[in-house]
Amino acid sequence: MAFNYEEYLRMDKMPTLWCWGCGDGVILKSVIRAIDALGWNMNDVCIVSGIGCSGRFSSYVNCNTVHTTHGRTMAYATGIKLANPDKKVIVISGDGDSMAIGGNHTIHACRRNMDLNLVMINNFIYGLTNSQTSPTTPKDFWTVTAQYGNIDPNFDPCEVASAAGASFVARESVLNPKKLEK
Ligand SMILES: Cc1ncc(C[n+]2csc(CCOP(=O)(O)OP(=O)(O)O)c2C)c(N)n1
Repeated sequence: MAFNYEEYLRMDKMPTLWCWGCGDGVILKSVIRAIDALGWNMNDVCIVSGIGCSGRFSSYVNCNTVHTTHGRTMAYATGIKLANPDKKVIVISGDGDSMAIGGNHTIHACRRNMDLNLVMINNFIYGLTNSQTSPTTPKDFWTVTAQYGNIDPNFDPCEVASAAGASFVARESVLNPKKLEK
C-alpha cells in the first residue's frame, strides 16, 4: 500500500516553496517515514527549524513545530527538551544555520547530548539568500561571495559533532532516500 504522506503534512501549505530539483522535499518525506517507522505519535513530536530553505521544514509537518531565528535551533530545542523530557525533539537545520551562525549552539548541544535529533541539511552554501559561502563550501567552489572560488578550508560536520560528544552521527545523501530514512 502506498505511504500516506498526507496524514503527516499540512496539506494547506502545499506545494512547498522549495525549487524544482531541491533535495529538501526528499528529506521531508524521509523524516516523515522515519517517524512513522518508529511509531512515534505526532502529538509527542516537536520539529524545530531555523531560517533558510531548510527552515521551511517546520511549516510543512503536522505536529508541534517551532520556526526559530537563524542559528538558534539547538538553543530552542534544548529549552523545549528540558521542559518536555518525554517528547521527541527533531531539529532541521541548514549548514549555515547549524555550522556558521549557530556553530556554537550545535557544538554545545552535542556536548550535552540530551537526546535531541539534529538533521543538518548540507547543501554546501547559504541557499535561501542565493549561494553565499558556508563552513562546508568545498575549496575552489564558486559562490556569490567567492567569485574566484572559495579560498577557505571547510570542515566536516560529522567529525565536528563526534568530536563534540554526539552519541550517534551518520551521513546520507538525498540520492538514497531509503537509507536516509534509516
Ligand atoms: C541573524 C540573521 N542573520 C542573517 C540572516 C539572513 N539569512 C537568512 S537565511 C541565511 C542562510 C541560510 O543558509 P543555510 O542555513 O545553509 O540554509 P539553506 O537556505 O541552505 O537551507 C541567512 C544568512 C538572518 N535571517 N538572520
